[in-house]
Amino acid sequence: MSEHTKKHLVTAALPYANGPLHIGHIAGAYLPADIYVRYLKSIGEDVAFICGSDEHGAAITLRAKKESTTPQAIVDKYHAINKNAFADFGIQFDKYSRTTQEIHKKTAQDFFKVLNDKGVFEKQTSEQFYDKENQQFLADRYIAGECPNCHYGNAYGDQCEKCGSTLNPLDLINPKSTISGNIPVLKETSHWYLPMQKDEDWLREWVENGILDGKVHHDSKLWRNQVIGQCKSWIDGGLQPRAMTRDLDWGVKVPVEGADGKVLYVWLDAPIGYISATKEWAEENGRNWEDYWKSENTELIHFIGKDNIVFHAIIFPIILKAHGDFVLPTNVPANEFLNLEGDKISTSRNWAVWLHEYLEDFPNRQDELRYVLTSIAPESKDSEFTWKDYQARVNNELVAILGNFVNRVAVLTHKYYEGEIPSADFSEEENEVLKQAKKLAVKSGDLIKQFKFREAQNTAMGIARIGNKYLADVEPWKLIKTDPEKVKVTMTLALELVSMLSETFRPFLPETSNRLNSLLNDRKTLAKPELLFQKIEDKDIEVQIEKLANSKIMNEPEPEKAGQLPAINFEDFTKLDIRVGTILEAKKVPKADKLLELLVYTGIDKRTVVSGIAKHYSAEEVIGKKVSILLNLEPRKIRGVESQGMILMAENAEGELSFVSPEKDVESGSAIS
Ligand code: B3M
Ligand code: ZN
Repeated sequence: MSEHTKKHLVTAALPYANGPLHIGHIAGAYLPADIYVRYLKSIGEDVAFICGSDEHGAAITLRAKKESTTPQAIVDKYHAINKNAFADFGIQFDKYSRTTQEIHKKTAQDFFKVLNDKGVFEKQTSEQFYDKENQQFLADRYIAGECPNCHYGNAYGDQCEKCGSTLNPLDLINPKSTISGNIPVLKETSHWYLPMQKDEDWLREWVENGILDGKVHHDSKLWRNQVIGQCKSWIDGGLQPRAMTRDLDWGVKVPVEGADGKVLYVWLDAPIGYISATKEWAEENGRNWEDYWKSENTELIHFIGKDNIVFHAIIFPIILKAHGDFVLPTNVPANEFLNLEGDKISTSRNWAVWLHEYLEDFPNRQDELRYVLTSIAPESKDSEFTWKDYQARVNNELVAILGNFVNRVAVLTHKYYEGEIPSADFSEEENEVLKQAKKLAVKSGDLIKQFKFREAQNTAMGIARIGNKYLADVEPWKLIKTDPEKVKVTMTLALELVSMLSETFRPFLPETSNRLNSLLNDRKTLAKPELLFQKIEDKDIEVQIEKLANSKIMNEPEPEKAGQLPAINFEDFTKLDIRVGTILEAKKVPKADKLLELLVYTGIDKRTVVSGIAKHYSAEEVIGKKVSILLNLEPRKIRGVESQGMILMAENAEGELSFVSPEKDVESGSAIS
C-alpha cells in the first residue's frame, strides 16, 4: 500500500458496557457509521472502522453495586451482549475492543505521561466530597441530593435527570453519599487539570472555519449545524480547566508518582481507546496504526450522539493536538436524539426498544429496522420512532416499492425465460431510464459522503420507483404476445436495475443486498423468486406497543422520596378500597420475567391481578399468602391479561419487594384503613 493513498479512520462512540443497546444508540451513531464505512469500502477506499466497549468510569461501578457484583463481571457480561447484538444487526466493525485490555491501559498511560512531561496539565488542589465510612472520594455519580434548579430530590452530582441541568456536586442541596447514605464531608484532593481556556482561539477557528495552523483542515460546510453550534456556545461561554484524573479504584491508574488511588478521567481514557483498538487491529491485519493516526492523508471521522459532542469536538482534539503528531477529526457527524412513542428513550424506565429483543421478536429482519432507523435518522433535529410508523414504512416502502419491483422482475423472468437472464440491446427509452437510475445511484453515494444518510437512502429507493414506473409504462405482460423482442429489452433493463439496487442499497441493507446478489446468481440465470420482504402484520406491532405500555405501568408513578408527596385529605384516603385477600392460584406470565398472574380471593369475589413480583417470589411460594389488595383500581390490561386491582408491596432500598400482610390472622375481605 502506498503511503500516499488516502486512509479513512472511522470511529463510533464506545458504548458503556453497563447495559444493552437500544434503537437510540443505533440510530444515533452506529448505523450511520456502518453505512458510511460500507459505502467507502464498496468504492475501494482504505478504511479502519473502530469501536469497542467503554469499561471504566462510575457508570460501570454503580451498575456493579446495583447488581451486587464486580465491575469486571458487569463489563464481561455487557461486552459480550453488545458485541453480539452489533454483529446480528450487521454493524461490521473492523475492531470491537475493550478499554480494560492491557494494550489500552499502556497506551492511555503513555499518552498521559507525554502530556504530563510536556507540562500540559496543571495540578490543582480542591475540596471534594468524601465518604468517611467507606474512606473514599465520591465521584459525581456517587453523590445525590436536591437539585438547586428544580428541587427534584434525587439529582446526581453531575446532572439532574429531572430538569436536565448540568451540575457540580457542590451545587446539590443536602448531598448524600449514594454508597452509604451518609452525609459526605469535604476533603482536599489534588488532580491533574487540562487548562482548556488556553485553547479557545485555535478551537474557534478550527470549528467555525475548518482552519488549523493557518491551513485548511476540513470543509466546515460538511459539519452539522448542531455540532458547530454546541461547540461555539461552549467556547463563547468560556472553557474551564477540567480534571483529567479521578479518585476511584476502577480505571486506568495515573502513571506518575503521588497519584495513588487515582485513575484517568473516563473521558480521557475512552477516546484513547480508539487509538489502542486501532493498534490491535493493525497488528492483527499487518498494518501500521500510525498510518491512520499520524498521517496527513487520513480522514478521521467520529460518529457519536449529541451528548458526546464536547468530548469529541473540543476536549479530545485539545488532547490530540497537545500530544502532537496526531490528526484531528475531519468531521464529527453527531446525531440528535431519537424519541420513542412520544417520550424520551430511558434505560432506567425501560422505555426503549432493545436491539437484542427486536432481533428475538423479528428474527432475520435487521434490514427492516435499519431501513426505518435511517429513514427517520435524527440528523438535524430530534426525531421519533413509533411502531405504527415502522409498520407503515416497511409495508409501504420496502414491501410495496423495493420488494414489489424485485418480485415482479423475478416472476416475469421465470415466466418468460424460465429464469434465464435475457440480454438485448437498449433503445433510446431504456437508455434514458438507465441514465436516470444511474444518476440516482451516484447521487446516493455522494449524499453518503456528505453524511446525509436519510436522503441518500431515499435516493436509492428512487431507483426502485423508476423501475416500477418503467414496468407499468411498458406493460410487458401485455406485450409478450405482440412484441416479445421489446419484452426481452424490458426485462434486460429491469434486471440491470435489480443489480444496481443491490449495489446502491448495499451500505444500507447489507443482508437484502446479499439476497439480491444470490438471486442474480452469476448473471446468467435467476434463482427462484422469493419475497424479499414480508409485511408487518398488525398483531406484530400490537405486541410491541403493549410491551411498552407495560413498562409505563411498571414504572409509574415516579418514585418520589418519602415526605415529598403533597398532602391529601382524609376523604381522599377513604376513596381507596384496600382489603386483605388470599392468593389462591399463581402462574408466570409468558415472556414477562417480572410478572405473576394471581387469582386472589377478596372476601367478595375471586379476581385476577397481574403483579410485578416474579423476580422476588416464585408462583408456588405465594399460594395461600394473605396480602393487601387495592380493589377499586381501574382494571387494566397487562400483557393481554386484565388485572383487577393491585397487590400492595413494600420495597426496601435494594429494590426487594415484600408483601404487606396482616400481623394477626384476619379473614379475607377485612378492610384496611
Ligand atoms: N461511553 C458515553 C456514551 O456511551 C461514552 C462514549 C465514549 S466515546 C469515547 O454515551
Ligand atoms: Zn433539576
